[in-house]
Parts: sequence; structure tokens; C-alpha cells
Amino acid sequence: MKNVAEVKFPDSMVMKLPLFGEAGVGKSSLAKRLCDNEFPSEYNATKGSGFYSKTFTVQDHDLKAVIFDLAGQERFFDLDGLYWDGASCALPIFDLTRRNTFQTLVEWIDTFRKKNPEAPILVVGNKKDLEEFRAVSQEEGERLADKYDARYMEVSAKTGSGVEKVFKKIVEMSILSKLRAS
Ligand SMILES: Nc1nc2c(ncn2[C@@H]2O[C@H](COP(=O)(O)OP(=O)(O)OP(=O)(O)O)[C@@H](O)[C@H]2O)c(=O)[nH]1
Ligand SMILES: [Mg+2]
Repeated sequence: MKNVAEVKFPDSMVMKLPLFGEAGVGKSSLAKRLCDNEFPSEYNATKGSGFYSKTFTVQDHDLKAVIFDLAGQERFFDLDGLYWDGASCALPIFDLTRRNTFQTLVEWIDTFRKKNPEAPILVVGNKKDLEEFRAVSQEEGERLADKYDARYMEVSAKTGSGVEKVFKKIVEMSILSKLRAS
């Protein structure tokens, strides 16, 4: 398989990157940490969806990621296809301290996969700073990701730990997948 260093891609490329998962898992917090380097002190449930954009530089090329921050309350499958049709990749997110958010994630991933069979997926376990309340093990997270031929990473939007790494990884995975498809 080629690696990113060998990829030739256009000078500008826009990626569509949806974040999804149950209410309160930290989707908006992750997007804010990445794009504004902030952690909001209060929980404000997302209504509909939010948009963020971030430019990543890979091999001297600028790649713009449009991040769709979806509302957990509305459930993925009730929304129209706008947010994930033609998505370059996806970040399904669960809360490491709430097991139910891990258990239902498969429904979200299945729905996404039906629409985007080739798009790479990176499963994210958030709130790693709350280690003493952990309800899902790293192995379980990895097993879920394996089932979908996806990757798995754990982060904390609160401390910022691992956040940049997750987004860099998914950008890299998207580029490689585009390359394979072309
Ligand atoms: N301790 C801790 N709390 C977090 C972390 N990320 C988010 N939270 C908290 O979890 C709550 C929900 O965060 P949001 O980012 O609004 O969650 P969301 O997934 O966007 O929720 P919806 O918009 O309702 O779907 C807030 O109170 C956040 O402060 C984290 O990494 N660690
Ligand atoms: Mg939100």
C-alpha cells in the first residue's frame, strides 16, 4: 500500500467529515477543541447540526475539512442525507464512561456504511480524562473498530489529549482511500 508521502493530489481538496454518536458524547467539544482550541464549560446540546472547517497541510498541500457536527438527540437515521452523502470518512464517537453510547454506536456506523461503503472510519472513545469512570475497555473499542475494518483511538476533548492526532489520522486515511479508488 502507498503511504501519504507518495500521494499526488490536487492543490486544494475538500473533505466532508461527519462526527456522529449519541447525545453528550462530546462531538461539539471535540470540534471546538480542534478548531478553536477551546473547551466549553457548559453543555449546550446541538440542534440540527453545526459546521466547522479546518485546513490541514499534508505534503505542502492544503486540505480543507468541513466538519459536520451532528445532533445526537436527533439520531442519525432521522436526518436527511445532506450530512453524510458523499462523506470522505467518518468519526463515530462514544463516551468511555457511558456504556450505552458504545452499545448503540453500531447502529450509527451501520447506517453510515450503507450510504458510504468505501469511506474510512475511525472510532473515537472520548472523555479519557475520566479514567476512574471508564466503562468500556480499550480492547472492546478495538474489537468494534476491527469489525468495520476501521481504526480506534481514545481522546479527551477536555485536556486536548489525542485530538489533533485523531483528525490527522482520519485525513490521512481519507487521502489514501481516495487514492485507492482513483
Ligand atoms: N470530562 C470530560 N467531559 C467532556 C469531554 N468532552 C465533552 N465533555 C462534556 O460532555 C458534555 C457533552 O459535550 P458536547 O460536546 O456538547 O456533546 P455532543 O456530543 O456534542 O452532544 P449533542 O450535541 O447533544 O449531540 C459537556 O458537558 C462537555 O463538557 C471530555 O473529554 N472530558
Ligand atoms: Mg453537540
